[in-house]
Amino acid sequence: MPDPVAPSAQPFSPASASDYLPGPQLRALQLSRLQATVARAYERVPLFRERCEQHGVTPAAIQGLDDLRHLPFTVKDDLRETYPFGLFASPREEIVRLHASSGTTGKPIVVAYTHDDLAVWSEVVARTLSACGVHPGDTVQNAFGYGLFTGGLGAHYGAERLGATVIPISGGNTERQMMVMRDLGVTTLCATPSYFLHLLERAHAAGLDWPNLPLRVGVFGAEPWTEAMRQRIERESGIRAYDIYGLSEIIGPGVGSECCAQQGLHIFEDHFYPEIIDPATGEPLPDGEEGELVLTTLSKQAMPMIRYRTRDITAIIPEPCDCGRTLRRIQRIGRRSDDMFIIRGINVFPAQVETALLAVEGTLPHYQITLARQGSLDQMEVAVEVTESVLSDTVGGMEALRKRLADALEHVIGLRVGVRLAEPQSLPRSEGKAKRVIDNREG
Ligand code: DLL
Repeated sequence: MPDPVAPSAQPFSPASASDYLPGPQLRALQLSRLQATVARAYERVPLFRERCEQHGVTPAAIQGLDDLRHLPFTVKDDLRETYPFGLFASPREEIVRLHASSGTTGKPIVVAYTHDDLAVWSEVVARTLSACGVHPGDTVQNAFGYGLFTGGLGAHYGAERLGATVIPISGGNTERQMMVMRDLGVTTLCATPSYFLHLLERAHAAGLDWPNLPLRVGVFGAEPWTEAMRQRIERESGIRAYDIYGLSEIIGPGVGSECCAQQGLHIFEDHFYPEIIDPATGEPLPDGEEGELVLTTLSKQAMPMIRYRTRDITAIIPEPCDCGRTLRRIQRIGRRSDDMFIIRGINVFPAQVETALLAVEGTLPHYQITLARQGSLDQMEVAVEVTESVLSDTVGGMEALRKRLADALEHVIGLRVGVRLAEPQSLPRSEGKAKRVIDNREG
């Protein structure tokens, strides 16, 4: 029987979705889709075929899911070097959407979708929202950016597929966001966690009657954030804050999502197959061990991705989830293999800084790390906003807080770094992904 990868026009039903397939059925589905994807890429994508030839493998090597490990990796530079259309596996007339991601350096990458790819995308984002407790009839304020970024349109079509009402407000224009929240009965907000914090702060300052708003669910992703940050958000806003994951190269949002248990993110494994590898050797690691997430698309037509190295660091959680979904989970992504910076020989991740800062009373969840070089010595300064009551404290009180923060950072990083207490609202805010590290070192 043909496998109808693209979901039908039936009404969305979370219960009938593939979230609860028994293990053997899910594995069989994954294998048949994997074989079809590898064959498609081999036939249609010259770069993939060449790599396979160099590795001495053909699609016939894929007899089981474990055989995936024999295939070559795909990396971001492959997309850059074949820019713009080199990895497409569908004729141009079948491609109905392009998105692009600029990245921080160099050439952008372009990603493509057929009609069926868009249908799958809507379906996996509808499943994401459903896992976060959003239902038909909910009103979703979508503050992910619309445009080449996949967040806005991805969340938009998923919310419509679910049967929710979408308000396509995009990111920014915080005054208008507040008006919409107040007047349109918004129950669900989609945004980066950093933009949500900005919105919350502005709403408090503007005297918005926050506790009486019907807002119930926050669907947050597109940037790393810590469990400490979630607790702050939930405590200060009274909503439930869920973590959702995705990347343009694979589809956009809709790759993985937390559920009501908030204990890791389920990967929509019937469409995206996860592996964890040792980033240094490329060898697969067993479940439970932390390493780099590698994803293979199982149904993408326009741009299949085989063993794409995400650079996101996580682990597969082997235990079943309390929610009953059979989809495996990954731990929240606290860091990327390339967001680490080295200061005086010590490896530091922004997430470590965030966790240390937020554990100290009197801080606000806004911070920025600046790296500089004085002579031959690297310097690191962490600026963190603090509450008004801290700022009205005595000089001794402020100095004591500064010392507590420096101690907390030294404890996690192993290095004494500079701490600057900043006034509320003084650090830059972003409408999309927050920029946490400014590196002014040269060379
Ligand atoms: O950020 C897609 C997306 C939109 C995901 C909206 C979730 C919500 P890109 O711009 O291609 O796509 O960036 C992908 O962002 O490799 C991670 O490093 C990071 N990222 C995305 N979600 C999370 C998350 C979108 N929940 C890159 N936690 C990924 C940590 C995340 N990092």
